[in-house]
Amino acid sequence: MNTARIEIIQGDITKSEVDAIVNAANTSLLGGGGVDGAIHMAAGSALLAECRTLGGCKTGEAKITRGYRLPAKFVIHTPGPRYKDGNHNEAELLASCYRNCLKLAVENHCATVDFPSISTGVYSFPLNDAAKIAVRTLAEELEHCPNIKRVRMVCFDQKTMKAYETALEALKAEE
Ligand code: AR6
Repeated sequence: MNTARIEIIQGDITKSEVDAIVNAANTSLLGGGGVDGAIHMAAGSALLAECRTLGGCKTGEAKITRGYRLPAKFVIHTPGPRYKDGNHNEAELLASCYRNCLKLAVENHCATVDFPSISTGVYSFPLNDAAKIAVRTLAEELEHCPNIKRVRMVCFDQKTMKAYETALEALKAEE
């Protein structure tokens, strides 16, 4: 477990000056609402053009593109699970999003990575559970990613930030 390189901030991920930002996408990778819409809007139509070449992406997996007009060099697109009742592998699929995004970040020599709160908007994953899964998975994976200097959860609103702060504090208390 390694929580020291995880930070929680409130903000707009389209403004992040980092090596890679993560997009909470859908399996088409062709854009949508929420953070996905904001990222496509800020990056410009060249992002959609590259996404069209990727052939979509399965839930829990991830694909990488350039960042185009964004300050971030890369965008890592991952479709999170749609929350049904908790009995459809939602937790494992969500953890797998965080793991696969970090893996792509490492493969592409990214040292700084910013994540949004995957699946807790349109996809209705219960916020506190999603926050626990996110920070635990990141902390476990960072053990094996010495070249990643910093991972931030960029929370759009106060309630989301509180949930991630609480989850991270609980994890630090375990260490
Ligand atoms: N920066 C950071 N976080 C943001 C931003 C932003 N600019 N905009 C919204 N959020 P959602 P999901 C937060 O719904 O639940 C799309 O249509 C938002 O407040 O964007 O994974 C896709 O195409 C929330 O906390 O993603 C898919 O169809 C978090 O980002 C579907 O929605 C995630 O909310 C994916 O749903």
